[in-house]
Amino acid sequence: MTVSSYSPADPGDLVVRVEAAGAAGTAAAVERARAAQPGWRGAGAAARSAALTHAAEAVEAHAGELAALIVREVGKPLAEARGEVARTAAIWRYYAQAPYAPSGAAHEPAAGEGLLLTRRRPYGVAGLITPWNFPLAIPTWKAAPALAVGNTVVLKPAPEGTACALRLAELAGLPAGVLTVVPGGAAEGGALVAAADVVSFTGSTAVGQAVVAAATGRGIPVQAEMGGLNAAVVLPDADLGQAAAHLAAAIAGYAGQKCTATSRVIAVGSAYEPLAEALVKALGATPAGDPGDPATVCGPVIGEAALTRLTGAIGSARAAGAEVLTGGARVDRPGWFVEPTLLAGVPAEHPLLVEEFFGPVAVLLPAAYLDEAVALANGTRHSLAASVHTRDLDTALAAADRLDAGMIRINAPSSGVDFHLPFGGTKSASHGAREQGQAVLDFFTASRTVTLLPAGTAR
Ligand code: UN1
Repeated sequence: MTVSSYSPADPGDLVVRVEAAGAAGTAAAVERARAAQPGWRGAGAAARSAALTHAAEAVEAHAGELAALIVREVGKPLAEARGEVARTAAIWRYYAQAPYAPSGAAHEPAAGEGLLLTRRRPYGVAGLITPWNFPLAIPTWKAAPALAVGNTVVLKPAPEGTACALRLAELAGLPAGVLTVVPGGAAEGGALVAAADVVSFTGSTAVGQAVVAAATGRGIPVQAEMGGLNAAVVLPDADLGQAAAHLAAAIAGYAGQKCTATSRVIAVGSAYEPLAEALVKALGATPAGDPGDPATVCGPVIGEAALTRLTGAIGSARAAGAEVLTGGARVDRPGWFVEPTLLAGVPAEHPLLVEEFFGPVAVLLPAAYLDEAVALANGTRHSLAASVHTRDLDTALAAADRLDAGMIRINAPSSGVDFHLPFGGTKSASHGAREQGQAVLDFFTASRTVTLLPAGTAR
């Protein structure tokens, strides 16, 4: 079996074709990683820190090549691809400091003499399953913390991002067995979950739930970051020009292929008409185009199946009475391009308001008051990110308090993350510990408690 990836902007362009690892090859990679783990952990904090710093430097030294590879392999527009490369280097650098952080604490015993110590230790082999939409940043934000605290890593990237993952691991240049990429699909993912000591997944809700069930069945720790059906709430007092620009970026940026993209825009009261007008204009200013052009915001969607799913959903919403305010069609050019699309009048039970679609498509919804907007925003299982657009601090804080999401962004697009803070959602959006920052360093280690009593006394 082979794994191939083709450029979404130019589907005849074969980016990479490699042999799939297979289930047996994946299990063997985990065994090699397990054999390498004591040496990697035992090398000490300074050696691990230096290795992660080297990875950051290698990414920086090849920034142009990596950005071009992201553009070619997954169709991310160049400006965002450059940003992802810079973020990737910053993530390696950030976690390069983690080996020096305290790994536990000293405590007083509840009674008597002695000393209690807590100490966090790595599990062994971290099995990582990553999506194609951030083909360098997501593998890095899982691998770097896992490695920093002394695990070794086996990474199963999405087939569409295979070339990026292989190049990342090659540039990282870690010792043999410390970071291994296993190209493949469901068979390799299943074999990885069946053999790893700790699992971290980002991808679709259906696959994430299967990964969680399999890992939980084995009794190993698992975190999963899945789909978002993210809402933006716009109040009448918002700076509507700024809100429209942020929403356009969150809807059309990278063709909406982020779990943090905005797919529902909820306009409160009198914000509806002026916002609709401003947003139509802003989306019109970000047409789907060549991802290699530094001015492009909305590139292609990842493949033909995605394009068909999106145009089908727009068509069925139309048939159900929805109005297309802008966009709504495939772009007439080679590759998988869909116009940035805004719909109104979509029935509440339509799949566009129930499932994550991963495309440059959003639905505009009216709400009479903030309460109704919050209820609408919270009416989904996929509660990852939300944005609120207002000049009023009380409203912003009230909404931030009541919105059911893991990331709440005031006067900012729903997409975009700070790589050192906890990342994740509520309900079906996430399972287990948060990613990023201290939360993920804790996730990749288990705490043990050590009791020390003075020797030589009878007790
Ligand atoms: C971002 O909004 O910049 O898979 C990051 C995803 C998310 C990452 C979003 N885990 O789209």
